[in-house]
Amino acid sequence: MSPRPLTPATLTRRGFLAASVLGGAALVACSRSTPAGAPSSPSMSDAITAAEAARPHTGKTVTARLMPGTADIDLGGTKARTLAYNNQVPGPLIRANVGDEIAVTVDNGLDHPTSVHWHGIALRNDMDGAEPASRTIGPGSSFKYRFSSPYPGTYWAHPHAGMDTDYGLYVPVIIDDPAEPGRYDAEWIVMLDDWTSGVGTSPDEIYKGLRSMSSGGGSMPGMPGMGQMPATPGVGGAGPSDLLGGDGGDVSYPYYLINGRIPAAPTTFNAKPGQRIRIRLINAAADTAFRVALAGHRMTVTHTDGFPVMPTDVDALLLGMGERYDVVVTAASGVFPLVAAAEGKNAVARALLTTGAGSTPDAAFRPPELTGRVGTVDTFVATPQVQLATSSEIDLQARLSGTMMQYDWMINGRPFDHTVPLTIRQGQRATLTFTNATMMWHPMHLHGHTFQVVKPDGSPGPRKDTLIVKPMQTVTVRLLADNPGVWMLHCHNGYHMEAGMMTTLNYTG
Ligand SMILES: [Cu+2]
Repeated sequence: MSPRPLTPATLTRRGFLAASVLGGAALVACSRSTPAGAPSSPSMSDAITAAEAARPHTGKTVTARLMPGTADIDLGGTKARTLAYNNQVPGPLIRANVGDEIAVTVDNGLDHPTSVHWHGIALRNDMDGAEPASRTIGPGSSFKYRFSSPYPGTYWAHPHAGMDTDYGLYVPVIIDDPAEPGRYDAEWIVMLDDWTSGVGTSPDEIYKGLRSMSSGGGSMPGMPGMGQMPATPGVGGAGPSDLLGGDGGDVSYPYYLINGRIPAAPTTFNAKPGQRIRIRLINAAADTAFRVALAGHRMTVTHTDGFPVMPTDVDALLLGMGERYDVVVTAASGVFPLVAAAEGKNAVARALLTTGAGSTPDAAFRPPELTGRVGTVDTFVATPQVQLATSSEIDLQARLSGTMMQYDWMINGRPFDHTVPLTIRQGQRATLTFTNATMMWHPMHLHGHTFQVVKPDGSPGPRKDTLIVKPMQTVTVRLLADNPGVWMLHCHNGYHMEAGMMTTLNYTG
């Protein structure tokens, strides 16, 4: 191990890992056993190579370098020692065209293994940045990810190891289609986050607190937040959300950020009145769904998780962790807060759109649009060009279980270290049904594919790779098995995932 100076975050993490070994807690460790059908076989490797050859290629290469490490970040007058890419939160934008080779060198300056997962991109499986398909990068080591994206869209990247994303390791990734006409004049990339690292209880300590709630500490059986006095600050304390059908989350955070800034010191996006602005919203939080609205404006939603939908006007939008929405607004004249209300948590993140003179409302201001027409997954329909066939050859099931008290989140009755993978064959059309048997909502994310949501009446919904599944809700999605490999299927609540709410979808030939 290098003599790198220890930070509070790394100390905490080390202490936590050591304590968990001593305590024998059933954690999802970094070195995971390889589920059956991992892409170690020559035939799987050939299939991955063939799938890459079939993707569009421009012959151009876009290079970037990501340096995850300890960083002192200014959140807007509040400083946080945390983990970040290239000393900034969010990390630097990575942007390429469809078919470009994207070559990203990652120099791991952390004191533990890391990876970079390219969330939402239908890339080659061995570059996905998640075990077991692609190995983690050891401390002090480098790795170059090389891949291309067959589809344009708004994506992002983050580690697929431990709680690192919650420490501030995330970057936006935009894939452009040169053939797409730019029906907008300006573009604003907006990354939402819940923040505690360096200013409150560390993510690893919060996770430890959540896991230990079941083992005493004066807590009692019942609903989270009711009659429970968790010892760890930040754990519990989230109230109900109508949109989410239950508690908003498991954790109350000291701050909620837009593009790395607290509400009292927001970033400002400057534009001209009348300009059409494409806003790319990305929820990088660990445990927070946001309801987003731009004061004084309606938003026309154009894309869900990178894929086009029939343009639909809303006043506000709900984004779970890992979800992205693209909207277009026509800028009015003045100063307008873009507000992301943390569902069930009585707090906001915000940024400002400035197109002219005007006063800035105070940091807690909630625009009336937040309680207007709120777009959710049920509101949108994919454009005909990107709809998937309605026929199906195989039905896959993902039953979500677990309780807040036990903090034992699972898929199909098993935590990840005992999971039985779902299996599919190359070329198959499938349905995947999520059955949520818990009292919490879960943003379910599938790697390497963008499925199509089936609405309750059977009609087509939007294309998505991350889907909010509400308490006791059943939702079916369709997918086409066109990207061979071993793909993670998991809850994008960072704490639920760490507790084991993850399985894999394995191609078997
Ligand atoms: Cu979950």
